[in-house]
Order: sequence, then C-alpha cells, then structure tokens
Amino acid sequence: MIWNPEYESIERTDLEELQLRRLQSTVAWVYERVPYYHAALDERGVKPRDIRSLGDVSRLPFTDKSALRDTYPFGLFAVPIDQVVRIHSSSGTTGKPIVVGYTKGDITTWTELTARVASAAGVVSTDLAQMAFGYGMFTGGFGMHYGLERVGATVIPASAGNTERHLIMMADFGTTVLVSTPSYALYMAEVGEELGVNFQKLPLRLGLFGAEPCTEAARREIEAKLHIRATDNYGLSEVMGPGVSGECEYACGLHINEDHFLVEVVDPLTGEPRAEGEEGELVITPLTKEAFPVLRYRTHDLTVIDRTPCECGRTLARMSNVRQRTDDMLIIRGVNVFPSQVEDVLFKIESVRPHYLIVVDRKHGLDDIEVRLEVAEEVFSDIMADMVAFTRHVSERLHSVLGLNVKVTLVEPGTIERTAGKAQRVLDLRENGCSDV
Ligand code: DLL
Repeated sequence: MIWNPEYESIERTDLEELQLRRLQSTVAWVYERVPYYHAALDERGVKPRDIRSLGDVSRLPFTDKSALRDTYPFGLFAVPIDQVVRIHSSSGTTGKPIVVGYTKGDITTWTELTARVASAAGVVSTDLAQMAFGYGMFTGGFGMHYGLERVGATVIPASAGNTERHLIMMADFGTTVLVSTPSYALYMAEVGEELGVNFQKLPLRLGLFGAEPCTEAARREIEAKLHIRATDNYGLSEVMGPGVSGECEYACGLHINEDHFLVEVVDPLTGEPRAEGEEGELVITPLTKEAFPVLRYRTHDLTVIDRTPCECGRTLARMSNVRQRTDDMLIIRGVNVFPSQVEDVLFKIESVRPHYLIVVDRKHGLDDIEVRLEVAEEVFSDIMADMVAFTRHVSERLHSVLGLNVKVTLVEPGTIERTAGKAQRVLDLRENGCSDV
C-alpha cells in the first residue's frame, strides 16, 4: 500500500519544485542558525538567495562526519536545546560519537517516513511487528517503532538480544513481522533451528531488515529459513535514522523519500557528480529537518539511483541496495579488496554458511589476509583430504577474484561471534599494530 500517495506518487516536476522550495528554506535556516554553516557558506561566497535551482546544490559545502565530531555534542543544532525533544547518537568505530537531535516536528516527520517504509514493505494495521533493533541511542528501535505504530501495527518492543525470548514471543504472540538487521535474522533462524522451532508453522510472513548490507544470498537464506519475504530499508543517523528509503513489493531498489531528502551521487574521490545511473557515493541533504539539518552529507555508501517509474506507482527515485562503503576498502599488499567481494565468492560456494570473518594482519612488514569460515557440519568430514580440498577450492576461488593469496580457515558452525546488531565482518589487526613485527 502507498502510505501517502500525494507525495509518494507526486509528479516529478511538482516534486522538484517542492524540493527547491525546501532546499532554499533549509539553506536559509542553517545560515541563520548554525555558526558552522554560516562560516562555511560565507567562505564559499554563497548566500541563501543564491540557491535558485536544484543544480545550485553543488554550490553548497559538503558535510563529513568530522564536522559532527568537531562540533560534538550540540554544535550543529539549529534550535535551542529546549526545543529538542530527543537525541540519538551513533558511535562509529573511531573517535567521539556523533549526536543528533529532533524537535517535535522532526519526530512527526520521522514517524511519517518510517510509516511509509513499513507500508511499502507490506506492513498493514493487522500485523504484529516484533522489534529486534535496540531501543537506545541507536536510531533503529525508536525510529521504526513510531512508524509501525502509525501504520496501526501492534508493536512488540522486544529490543535487541535475548534470542530465545524473541523466539518464544514470536510463537506465543503470533508475530507476523520481524524488524532487525539481516544478520540478526539469520542468527534467529539458527537458534530457532537448534531449539526445534518450525518457522513454517508460525504466522511470521515479513521481514523489515536494514542498518547493514544484505547480500542476495543472505536474503534468500533468511527467506528460506524463516519462511518470510525479506525487505531492505536504509537510513543513517546523521540525516534522520531509518526512514530515508525502503523497498516496495517489487523489490527493485529502495524508494527514497525525496520530498524530504535531496540526493546526489558523486565520485567518492573528487566529489564531482556521477552521470545518471552510474554508481557513486550517496550524498544527502535533508530538506525538512529542524533541529539537526545538514548540507550535502557524505554518507560513504555506494549506490546507483534509478529515476525510471516503478510498477508500484511511486514516482520517488530508487537507490540500489547498499553493498559497500567507500571506507570499507582494505588495501592488502597494494591490492584493493572490498569485503563484499569476499562475501560474493563465499556465498556462491555450497556448504558455506553465512558467517565469516576477514582477518587482516601484518607480519614481517607484509599484509596477510585470512578468511575464517563456518561451513556445514558435513564438510567437517573424517577424511582430512576432503577438508583440505575444500579449503583449497575456496582459496582458489578467492584468488581468482581478488588476485591475492587468501588463507582460508574452516571453523565449526557457531564459532564466529553473532551480534544482535550490525555484524562485524572485518578484523583489521594492522590498525592498532598489535602484531606488526
Ligand atoms: O543504521 C539507521 C537504520 C536503522 C537504518 C534501522 C535502517 C534500519 P547508523 O547506525 O547511523 O544508522 O548507520 C548508518 O549503516 O551509512 C550504511 O553504511 C549502513 N546502512 C544502514 N541501512 C543500510 C542498508 C542506521 N539497508 C549506516 N543496507 C549507513 C546497507 C545500511 N547498509
């Protein structure tokens, strides 16, 4: 169902007019209220009145995570703290966390946008939606919660973790929708299998997954194991949280809520625009934020935008599923490696389970890459030669794609750490220099 046809199916020319008006107000809003942006715009010689077309967005400065860190905690807020009704924060991997704030109006907008995402995925008012995102500083739990309630679904605010309790509630309450990261859904499937849960018999029918990449193989595995339809939705704290984009029933990209977010795709190195339909880094300018508006936020997420009409009737552009970030890239002995490339190879091999860890280390000044891989029980055969052959096979496949020798270590099912949140696929021991000799 289209939650808000007036906007989700808006004529593109009307949309662009609306976006321009909103962009103009946003630029004026930050210029007047946020000293950081006042200075950044002055430095570029740009005044709010200079924004006369959507193309003028390129005259605005980019914002990177560092600006949020440097102004920690509230330096980029555009309203006094007494008008802020909620804050969230994202820890990231290094340095200070970033803090984002919401006015009452922002919460209303956020609710509307997560309601759209839930509705596009297929949630209806008779659904029982079980939340397995954390309620806390992470935007996932609260963000999706409000939207689901808005659609009229019954929300089960179970939060992240305590997998057995999740499974019990799922069966006892007759949960129909699961909201989580895709890796946690896989973990639930695994624990469920161990506990003898028959997912086919449960009313569970739909998954709203987001907050981390999900390969096609992982999606298929979730669908097969949980007997549900899996959908993807995307967002980031810096521009709101979940609610930026989500798949409709045609699963051909994620519809971006363009009336609230102006998107650009740029060359990650130069910041220059990429041609329509080319992959690049997604840059987002929220158009209606009050407390925490940012200009041209560099997401570091790689995607392709498709503005052709979708069969569902929404006119909003679609972004392809985000598989990798520009800052995910590992450089190993001078070779560029994206974790998603490794994952693609692994998931094409039968008997490989969707749990792996890439370990990068430096020994005697040389980088080493190891893939620790969980495989099905039957691969752990009594015949050593079979295991050696399997390991060699995986290693050769990785070599043919990456052009690197990769040490492959088979580990028993269940030994790679599971998390209730975002999966950690890479352990880079070079960063802290622990084993550099
Ligand atoms: O992960 C917001 C969110 C919560 C989105 C729940 C969807 C559902 P952050 O913790 O700030 O916010 O992390 C944002 O996570 O820049 C992407 O790299 C990644 N990410 C989020 N959604 C997806 C997705 C939330 N569907 C960062 N596919 C983003 C791939 C995703 N990556």
